[in-house]
Amino acid sequence: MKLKYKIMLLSVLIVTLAFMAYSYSQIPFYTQEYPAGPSLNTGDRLLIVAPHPDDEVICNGGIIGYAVEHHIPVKVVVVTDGNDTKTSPITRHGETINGTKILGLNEEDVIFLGYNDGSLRSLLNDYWDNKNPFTAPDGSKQINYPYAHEKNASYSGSSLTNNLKTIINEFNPTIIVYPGGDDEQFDHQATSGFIEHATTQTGYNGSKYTYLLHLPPNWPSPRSYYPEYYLVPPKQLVGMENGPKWSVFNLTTHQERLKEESLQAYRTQIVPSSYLLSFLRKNELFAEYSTINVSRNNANIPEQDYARGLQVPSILFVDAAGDGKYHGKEEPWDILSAGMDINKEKSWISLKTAGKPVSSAVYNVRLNIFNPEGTQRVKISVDNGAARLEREGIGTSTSEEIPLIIKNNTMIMEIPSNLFKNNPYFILSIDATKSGAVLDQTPWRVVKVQP
Ligand SMILES: [Ca+2]
Repeated sequence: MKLKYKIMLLSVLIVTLAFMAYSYSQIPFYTQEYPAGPSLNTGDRLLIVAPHPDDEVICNGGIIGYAVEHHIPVKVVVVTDGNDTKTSPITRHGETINGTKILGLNEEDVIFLGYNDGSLRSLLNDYWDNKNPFTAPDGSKQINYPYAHEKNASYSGSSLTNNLKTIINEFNPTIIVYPGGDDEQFDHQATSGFIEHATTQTGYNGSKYTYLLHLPPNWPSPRSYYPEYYLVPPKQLVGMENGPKWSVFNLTTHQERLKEESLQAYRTQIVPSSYLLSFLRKNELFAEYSTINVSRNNANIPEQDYARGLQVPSILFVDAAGDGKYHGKEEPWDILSAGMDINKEKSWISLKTAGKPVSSAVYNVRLNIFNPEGTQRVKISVDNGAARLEREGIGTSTSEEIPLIIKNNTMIMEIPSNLFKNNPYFILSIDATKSGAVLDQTPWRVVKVQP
């Protein structure tokens, strides 16, 4: 061989090797950075909660397959009818039955609640009361889905919560897997809130793991079919104060294959270019959001220090920066953290945003407080420089103006401490809206007031 050819061959070899090394370095390998979980053992009972008919397989097909293989009882709850105007709920029901059958489930293992697709955030925040139900685009105010768990249930937050509580009570799961509150799809974020509500209200003491599906534009990376890759957590949701704790559920080749076959049964949803194929990876990804404790140990801070803006409440949890509707861009209304201090008579709840409060935006702090006498739903709103506290009861509600202190980018609202008498658990979420559209929102978090 002539020297010229030898050099050419060597060059080709070097370029090829360099390319292979580069490609290899780009593959998101599982680096054992995250623990394995959830662990499923004999005696466990797994409840999977899916907002739409396909979420059960996209994010959980592997763990369902594992549970079936190991004779661990599984139930799937599908919350909405999947009526996305393109596909009929009947078709989507059939896809879920066929898809979960491939994973080894029987028809009776899948429970359909039949709420209106796209309505769950409204049910959770605005249509809680059975007597004031949500009106679906077709004019109906109650479930008319033929496969519904509770036929004719009203389109209300309390109906949905009661359905979940009944199912949890009857099936008695040891592990509930449900959408993470950081998911940017509204039905997913609301389903997360409903599960936090139902499990906190009933004192459920099993484990809870969440899954993430919608976090555009850069996650999952890459957003396409790469079954030889691992699914890794989004960078912006790693290492946050009181943030999600990630775990990795590795799949066997058999479980990977079964999940892919099952996903193909959702013919109306899984088109060849779909980013949903990004979830066919070597693992599934789950996160736990721990209960946040708030102590009353700030009683020695003078109350006027808050009123004068000298004292800012301690951080409850941090929200991702650059998330929400205009993902990736820096926006003043981007919620960065929530804070709270409980004093003897007065308490303070705070909300830190990326910029100064925007007068065209409305900021809402929503609290569902679980007292021994019942559940108190509270909304604190900041609108155009004024704060109001609304308490919602069945058929009644009260509204009063409350003190608002603005210190740099933090809004501090003064609320009465008697909301937290008897040291209750409560769930809390904060959102920023503009003309009714959600700009950013935090997950629903579970908080326990310590004595
Ligand atoms: Ca945010």
